[in-house]
Amino acid sequence: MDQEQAFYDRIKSKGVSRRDFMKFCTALTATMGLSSSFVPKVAKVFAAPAQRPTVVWLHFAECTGCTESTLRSMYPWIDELVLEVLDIAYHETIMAAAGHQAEEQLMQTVVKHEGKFLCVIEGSIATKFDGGYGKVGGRTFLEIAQEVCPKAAGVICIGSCSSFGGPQAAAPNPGGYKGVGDALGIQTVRISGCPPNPVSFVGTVVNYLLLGKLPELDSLGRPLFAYGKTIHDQCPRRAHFENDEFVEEFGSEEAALGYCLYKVGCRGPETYNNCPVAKFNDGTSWPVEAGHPCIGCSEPNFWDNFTPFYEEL
Ligand code: FSX
Ligand code: SF4
Ligand code: F3S
Repeated sequence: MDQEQAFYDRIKSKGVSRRDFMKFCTALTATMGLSSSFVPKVAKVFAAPAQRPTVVWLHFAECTGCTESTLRSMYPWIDELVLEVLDIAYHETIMAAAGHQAEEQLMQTVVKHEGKFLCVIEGSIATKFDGGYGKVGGRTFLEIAQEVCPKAAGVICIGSCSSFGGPQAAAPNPGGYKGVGDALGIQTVRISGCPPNPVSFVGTVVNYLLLGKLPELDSLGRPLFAYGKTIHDQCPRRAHFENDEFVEEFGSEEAALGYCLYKVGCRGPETYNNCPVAKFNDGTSWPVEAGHPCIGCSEPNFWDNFTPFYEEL
């Protein structure tokens, strides 16, 4: 049976129709900023992958919300797609190996696929006290990252923690937490957000597989297709902002009318992300649609720069 047909049979057995899958590919292609003529090519990346890059997925200081949002909630089957196109050799949340066996697997993968594997990282790295604030298997995050990252073909930081430090790096930051790029002095792709939208990660990987390169980045290392515009510029409440129609109190009549959340602390004007378009949970909603101000979770140092969250800046 040909590879593509076998793929469609496999997803069908999991309750996913070809139509659902094509709908996903159409949405993903649009999110990536590609024309609709790319939809069949994007579908092929999943259905008949020419290559399955080996991935080492590391977890440092974080809440695992990034893995949860990527592998679980958006489409119940997105994990299948991610696992179809990526050969994930090490991932603490989903792998069967444990303890020393897992650590051995990590080192063997890094040596065997040196210069070819992709390293995906969640979580920030403690840099003070020789990295003593965070360890896995007796080794510091810093040691592990210093050993693994230089051997990777590319480092993709998923989430604001690995990208910019995240909540762990908030003042007073006794452990000296930093994002991976800053802790190691290296260039990384930054899929920021706490958590980021899964399509931003999947789109980055598909871009790599389809076009043979990582997507174009902004000056902070974020893929432009997902972080090229502010929340404010894509927000469906924008007309209310322009008309001076603001929510001043949660639970008020203005809140029920869906007025602009700027005066209750919305950081949409300063925040670059695709939430209004990509939304979360299979396109169900996103913070502002649900009546909550954007807290700027995809921006560097959002915790220090944007608190107190519910006050106008
Ligand atoms: Fe950070 Fe991700 Fe926020 Fe959590 O792994 S970006 S704390 S959603 O989980 O790193
Ligand atoms: Fe801008 Fe926020 Fe108002 Fe939307 S709710 S228009 S993002 S300030
Ligand atoms: Fe984060 Fe704002 Fe989107 S808080 S999830 S960037 S709406």
